[in-house]
This record gives sequence, structure tokens and C-alpha cells, in this order.
Amino acid sequence: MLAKKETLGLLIGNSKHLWPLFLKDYKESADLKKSHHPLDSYTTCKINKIFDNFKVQHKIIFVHRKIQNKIPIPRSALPPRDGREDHSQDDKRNPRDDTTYFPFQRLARFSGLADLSPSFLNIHPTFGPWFALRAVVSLNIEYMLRLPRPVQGLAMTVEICSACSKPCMPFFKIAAAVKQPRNDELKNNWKQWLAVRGACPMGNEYRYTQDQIKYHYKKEISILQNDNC
Ligand code: B12
Repeated sequence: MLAKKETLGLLIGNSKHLWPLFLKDYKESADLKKSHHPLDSYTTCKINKIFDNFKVQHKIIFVHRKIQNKIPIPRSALPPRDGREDHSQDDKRNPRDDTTYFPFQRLARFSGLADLSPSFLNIHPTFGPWFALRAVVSLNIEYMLRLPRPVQGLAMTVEICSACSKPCMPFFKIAAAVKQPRNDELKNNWKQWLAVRGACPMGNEYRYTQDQIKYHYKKEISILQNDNC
């Protein structure tokens, strides 16, 4: 869609600070109350609204929406999986399904936003694992940033996990051992998955509140109706 060889991209995410803003809108919006995934609907609407008025031609890919199995960035341009097994297709129930999620976590590492831990969480220098990715916007503007020292074809990288003793890994092994996890099964052992994130020594002051944790891990939409939430 965008003709330029290297376009400027904006990677959008959020920390825990999004939560009170989302709750306020949720309480006032009949549409959000009808949605099965209110936070995804909320971020989609907000991001679309910002770029609706954008004069520059652009394309938005959302973190929660599957795309045709044609990754717009060449795999060779992505950081190596560092010996990790490729489980990215495991989530597919229908073998004829040719859609896939966009590899946002690798993009986060590729862009220099965050490292990618061996427990499959992006680790940000400030927020640690306590942030979410939402969308990437590709703008029809030539990419101009020229870094002094490109690393193996990467724009830049942030190295956090290589020097860490990786306290997340024992917890990851426990969580991942409980059957091949899928979205609807995550809530059955959500405490184990939470322990993986909680073990990271980075970004503790940005840990989500208990309500936000329950929403993300237990998929408890009813928590949003709670007046104290
Ligand atoms: C499917 C999915 C899952 C599946 C993973 C299934 C699987 N075997 O891959 C399940 C349901 C298990 C899961 C769990 C969780 N997820 Co999830 N998930 C996704 C999603 C929607 C797509 C991943 C994907 O298929 N990418 C496409 C493929 C082609 O990319 P890939 O680079 O080849 O493969 C990546 C993933 O598949 C993953 N991966 C590969 N094998 C395995 C195996 C296991 C056991 C896990 C957990 C992950 C994993 O790592 C690869 C490198 O990034 C992403 C959003 C996105 N679009 O990236 C969120 C995402 C990765 N998840 C996220 C989160 C937060 C979680 C949870 C903590 C629960 C939650 N929703 O809050 C848990 C626990 C994760 C953990 N590591 O502790 C965040 C991570 C944020 C961060 N700071 O890193 C993301 C980016 C969503 C977001 N909006 O921010 N998730």
C-alpha cells in the first residue's frame, strides 16, 4: 500500500496509566459495554480517531487483529529467535486459516523500544514487562533516522535480559507446562502466568492494579462494572 522502501513507523503502546482513562470512558459508553473486548475496542477507536484526521497516507495494524499470513516486514529483518522454538502457529485451530497475528513483540525489540525475554515478554527499561502494545502505524514518509552504529541490520536494540539472572524462567516453565496455552485456557492458570511477569526485577512501580490484572489475566469483564474499580 505504501510505495516507499523505508517508511516511518509509529509503535503505540500503553502503561498502567491508560486504565483509569479507559474506565471513565467505559462507564459512559454503551458501545464499549456491548463489546466482548472493551479495552481492544477502546484502543482501536482512539487510535483510529487520531489518524482519521491525519493528512499523511498511512496503514494501521492492531495488536489484537489477525492479518493475512503475509508479514509485511521480511523475517530476515527480524531479530533471531535465539534458539527459541517457534510456537507462533500453535494457536491456530483451523489448519486452513491463513491469518496470523503481526509479530509485535519482535517489532518492539527491532525498534529498540524493549528487549524480548526468554519468557516471551517485552521488557522496557522503565516499565519492565508492565506495558502493552496496541498498534503500529506505517506512515507514507521516508524513514530518516540514521543511527551511528546499526547492530546486525537492526535499527537499534535494548539489551536488558542478557545480563539478567532470568528469575522469570522457573515460573515460565511451570506456567507453560500446563497444556499448550490458548487464550481461553490462560484464565485457568492465570496466577502462574502472573508469577512470570511478577518475577521480572524491572518496572515494579508500574505493576498493574489488581483490577487491571484480573481483567487481563482472568478476562473478567464484570470487573468493569464494579463501582470501586
Ligand atoms: C497469541 C498471544 C498469546 C498466546 C500465546 C500463544 C503462543 N503459543 O504463541 C497466549 C494466550 C498464551 C498469551 C499469553 C499471554 N499474553 Co499474549 N499475546 C498473543 C498475541 C495476541 C499474538 C502472539 C503471536 O502469535 N504473534 C505472532 C507471531 C507470528 O509472532 P512471533 O514473534 O513469531 O511469536 C511470538 C509469540 O507467539 C510468542 N510466543 C511464541 N511461543 C510462545 C509460547 C508461549 C507459551 C507464550 C506465552 C508466547 C509464545 O513469542 C514470540 C515472540 O514475540 C500477542 C499480540 C501480538 N500481535 O504480538 C499478545 C501479547 C504477546 N501477549 C501479551 C501478554 C501481556 C500476555 C499475558 C501476560 C496475558 C495478558 N493478556 O495480559 C500472557 C502471558 C504471556 C507471558 N509470556 O507471560 C502482550 C505482551 C506485552 C509485553 N510486555 O510483552 C502482547 C504483546 C499483547 C499486548 N496487547 O501487548 N498470549
